[in-house]
Amino acid sequence: MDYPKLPKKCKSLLCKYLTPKVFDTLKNKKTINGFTLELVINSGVQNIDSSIGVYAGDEESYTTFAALFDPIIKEYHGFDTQDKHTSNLNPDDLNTPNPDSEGKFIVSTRIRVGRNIDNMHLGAVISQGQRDLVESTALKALSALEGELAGNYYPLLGMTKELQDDLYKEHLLFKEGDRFLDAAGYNRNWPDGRGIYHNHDKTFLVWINEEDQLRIISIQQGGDIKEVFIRLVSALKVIETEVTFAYNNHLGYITSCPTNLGTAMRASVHITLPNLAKDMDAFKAITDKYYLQIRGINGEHSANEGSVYDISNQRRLGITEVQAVQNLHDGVVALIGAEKTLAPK
Ligand code: ADP
Ligand code: DAR
Repeated sequence: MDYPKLPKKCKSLLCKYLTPKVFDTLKNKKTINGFTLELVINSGVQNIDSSIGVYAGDEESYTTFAALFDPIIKEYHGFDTQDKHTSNLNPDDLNTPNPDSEGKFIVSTRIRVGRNIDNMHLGAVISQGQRDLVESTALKALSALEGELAGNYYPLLGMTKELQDDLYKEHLLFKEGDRFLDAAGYNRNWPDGRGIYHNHDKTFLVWINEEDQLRIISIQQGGDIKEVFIRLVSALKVIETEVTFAYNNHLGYITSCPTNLGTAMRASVHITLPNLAKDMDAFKAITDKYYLQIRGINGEHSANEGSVYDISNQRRLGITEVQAVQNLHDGVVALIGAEKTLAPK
């Protein structure tokens, strides 16, 4: 493998940290599952507009290719090689009264976590048979869900385009893997082994074999962040008695992309901020202060629609789930306060 051609305009963390020295250190390494440096970096080499540009193929990737992953993890999460990750999923530790009880700003709230089955290849190199095993293992675990969480599974294989489009428009279903995931091998054998489980109210969802093997999601209209968190935690308690997920005390929950390590949690609101939208410097000053990320409302890499934004926690590793959700809540309180101040008198 030769050192990749990375144009000067490339701003990804891959381009920043894959120095010729790091390349020479890693170029002949392989994980026990045969995952190579070439596979780690292919997405970022093919897509020079990547923000990160790397994916892991298994848990061991994070140690085998540490010379590249560690500086990326340090820059994205502020998390060092000797740091330990801790988890806290106790809703009693949240102080998150609904920041928008009158329903004027927050359209909806969603909290998701990524999970991958222990000792199973990640999506970049998983075989079709392993992907089918992930699907059947996940479905067995989900069959233990009762009450509000009980629901049905809808495999993508055989799903009508109409149902797919409807679920996607409702912000419930993932789109086919984007070009970043495609270049990392995530779209192989599409749509085999992929699908969505949802409860009858469509407030609890599980995506199977998207970017991570499971994306476990609680979602509802409005801003009752705590209620969304409680539903997610209740589901995790059941699911995690049925299946063991990849986790270690340094990196927390193991995920395909290093940005999702640790809690693997993204807690988000879709929120209408027409006045702040006119003052993006003020907007970003608040989101920066609370370590929040601004996205469009139709998924990652999408644009915002009008003045509705997807606001979520940026950091996922080195903070607990409670801290990530508290960050979101406190940041949303500040955003709503600023929005009210900027509103015409
Ligand atoms: P993730 O990695 O969390 O899945 P994406 O930005 O790709 O992030 O979002 C996935 C889907 O979830 C998209 O359809 C998006 O519209 C939807 N979504 C994310 N946050 C919310 C929210 N707070 N309310 C409603 N839908 C949401
Ligand atoms: N394509 C990757 C996305 C990085 C973070 N988002 C994830 N993992 N969905 C990039 O480098 O832009």
